[in-house]
Amino acid sequence: MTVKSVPLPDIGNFKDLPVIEVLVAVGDRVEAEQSLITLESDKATMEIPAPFAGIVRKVLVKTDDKVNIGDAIVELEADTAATPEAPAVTTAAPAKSEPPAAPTPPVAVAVPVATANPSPTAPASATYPINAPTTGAAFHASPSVRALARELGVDLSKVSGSGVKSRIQKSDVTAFVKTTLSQPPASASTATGGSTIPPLPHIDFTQFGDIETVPLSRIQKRSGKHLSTCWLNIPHVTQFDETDITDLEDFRQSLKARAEKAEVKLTPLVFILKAVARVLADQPKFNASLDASGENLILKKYIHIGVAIDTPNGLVVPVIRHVDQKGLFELATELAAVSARARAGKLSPDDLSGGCFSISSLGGIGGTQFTPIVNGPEVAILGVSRAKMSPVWNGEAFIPRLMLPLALSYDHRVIDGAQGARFISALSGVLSDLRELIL
Ligand code: CAO
Repeated sequence: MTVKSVPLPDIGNFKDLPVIEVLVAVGDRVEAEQSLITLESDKATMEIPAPFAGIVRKVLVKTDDKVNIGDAIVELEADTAATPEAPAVTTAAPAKSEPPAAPTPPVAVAVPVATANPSPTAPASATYPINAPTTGAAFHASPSVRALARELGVDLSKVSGSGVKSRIQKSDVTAFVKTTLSQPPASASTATGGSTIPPLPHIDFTQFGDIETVPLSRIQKRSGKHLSTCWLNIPHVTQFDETDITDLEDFRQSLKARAEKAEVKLTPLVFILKAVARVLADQPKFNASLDASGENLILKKYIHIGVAIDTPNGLVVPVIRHVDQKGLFELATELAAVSARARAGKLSPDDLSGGCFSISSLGGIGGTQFTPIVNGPEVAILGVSRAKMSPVWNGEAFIPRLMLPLALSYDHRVIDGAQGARFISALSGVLSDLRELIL
């Protein structure tokens, strides 16, 4: 049997990540890909999987240890039945004489967007459970606490954590259950205070016919919580426009052969990314976030744009960095790579953080318009629908032009209606005449 030391694989640009849970003990038999430990960054909980099946011979970390890439986590005696490539050595070799096991990418619990910003306007008392500061992607709880919460039907976004960095402990969950049970029914508080968001009614749908209950994916649960937080905290306005991309489309078609040669797919979204970066540079209020007090605007001097990607497990918004500094082919390559990683469930926490503005494009699918939800703490998001050939009046006649529907949702606390209209008009101007990009 071969004993191999399992190092922490490359999980992105992180240092001293705390171990929040050790999921195995000496003597445990683990399967390949079974989680060994759980780490937690500001943005995500990551379970580090076993690179191969085997028996745990040593556990080299404990809860609250800080680990870095390459640190040995456990020593595993390879299960030769499950890992035929493992050498058939019968005696356990000292771990240090063995080469480290090949790192397996971590299972990052994808956080679709940057950490939710506590609402500066939320009331001090936690009467709006969804607005409480521990909501969204931000609450910290280990998988065992999450499992307990699931078992008891507790929504962890409503539980205050008493652990380090407000981490939710098992005792917090049980205390929450006790407190909830000792309170009068929700209907009484809504009747008197009126400040709690009324829950949707519970309906037994079986009374109407057959049903099937399908659990939401982890990503759906996380993004759902974040979207609710944004929806409830941000006063949204959506500004619509239609822009003439006939010339852009001609240009795009003219680049097709070059794009194919370079093995990139030059979709309209790539041009939109570039045009948005240009307008963000000119209108920095859109490349900003409110600070936690809600009294200051943080203007970002970099242009990182999130792109909503539809994956089998739900919506994720990885970020493309320094869009203003990249060419069309480079952006197309990056968009394709990040989409592939997203759909394979292989995004790293780095991929999912640092966005300044988001784009949600449904143009490849269809629809005439939609109203995207601002990806807080960003202050605006662009929705793109399908371009369609339309008759446009040129002063003398209707001429066929390819028109692209755009929808800009923005945080009205930060952006006035006139600024919203200016942004979308400027964007429209760049997309209808790409020469604007070089001015
Ligand atoms: N109008 C007309 N055609 C369009 C278009 C538009 N606005 N946008 C894309 N297309 C075309 C593309 O050119 C491509 O056509 P060809 O295959 O003939 O070249 C086709 O539609 C498919 O494009 P795509 O979707 O593969 O590529 P993309 O660059 O436009 O988008 C991505 C990439 C990852 C954003 C997209 O695949 C995706 O996941 N979209 C869904 C995002 C989403 O779910 N948003 C909702 C979030 S809730 O707010």
